[in-house]
Amino acid sequence: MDYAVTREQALARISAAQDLGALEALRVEFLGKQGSISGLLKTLGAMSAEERQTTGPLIHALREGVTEALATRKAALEGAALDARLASETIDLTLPAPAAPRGSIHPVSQVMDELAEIFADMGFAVATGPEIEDDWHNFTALNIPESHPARAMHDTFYFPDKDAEGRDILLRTHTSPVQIRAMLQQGAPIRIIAPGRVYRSDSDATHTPMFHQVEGLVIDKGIHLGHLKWTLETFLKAFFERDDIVLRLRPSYFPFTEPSVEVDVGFAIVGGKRVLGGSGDAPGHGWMELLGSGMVNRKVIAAGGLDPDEWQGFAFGAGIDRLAMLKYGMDDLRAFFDGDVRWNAHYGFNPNDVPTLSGGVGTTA
Ligand code: 2NL
Repeated sequence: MDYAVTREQALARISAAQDLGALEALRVEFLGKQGSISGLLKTLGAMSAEERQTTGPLIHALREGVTEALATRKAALEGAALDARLASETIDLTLPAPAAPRGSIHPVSQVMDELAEIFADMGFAVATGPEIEDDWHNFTALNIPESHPARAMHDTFYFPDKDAEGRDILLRTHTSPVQIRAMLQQGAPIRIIAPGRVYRSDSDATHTPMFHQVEGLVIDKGIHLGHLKWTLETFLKAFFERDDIVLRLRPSYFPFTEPSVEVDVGFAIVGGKRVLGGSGDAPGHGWMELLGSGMVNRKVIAAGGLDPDEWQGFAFGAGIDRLAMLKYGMDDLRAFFDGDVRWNAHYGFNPNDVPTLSGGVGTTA
């Protein structure tokens, strides 16, 4: 038998194998249990010692040559398969990046974030509560009498049913009930702001049936009007980013505060527009009403489960939509809630413009 010829034939077939399956079939044909070369190895046992000495190395060499050729061809086929895959799976990193996500932060959300940031610096937490309230938390606890006009059907949205305690259910008309709940749940001392949606049956050019309000409440020992004035002055200076904001406190009346104080801010007329800052008494200046506030009525402190001889406090309320319009120069309240994407794109804020005291609470739109 001419092992050299057998070897040449085997190597030729191996190098001609076109895929890994064909190569495996050849391995089985030559080296498998029933393979031709395995068969040759078995013949060694029946040979004489001399014959085995000449033939043995030839058969072993044949097996080694075929084994090596199989491995070489296998590596070549696998390399080619990998090259083909890499060629088909390339990513063109020179393509332009996909369009950045569109959308913007609504001015109301932006102002709410600014309020949270400014008041956090003064130690206030943000409190929230249900928009569907009962008339006790919304009116009674706030010393608003049964006969008060705000309770009338034509001013407040009532639900047709009563709750389990027989109370009228309504859409909250201010965020004060959030603060009543805070007093009842966490006790004193308290420093919170309560921003959120409120509802009144009112709709014209300057009123929408849903709008946004922020209220603030401080309850502690020995709180007086001085604390109220300092807090509102510090807030307004930070919010409008002007040191020349001047406040004017006017006596007023709210059932939930006693005494009650209306807060005006001085403005100047610059280029036909009102610009906050400076005394409203100066020539060409005026006063703009911005906040309602006062010392929390003893009856309201008691309704919050606290002893009014031990705890005092101040509270304030302002319209967020109006604060946003004043700061960012919008003149039509109704456009706030139309959902017109052109308005949102124009007046909305970049989501990366997160208000911070260090970076500025009033980055540009
Ligand atoms: C306004 C007036 C105000 C309050 C809200 C308040 C809340 C509690 C107790 C006492 Cl729990 N007062 N809130 C006080 C004074 C005025 O809002 O003009 N809002 C737009």
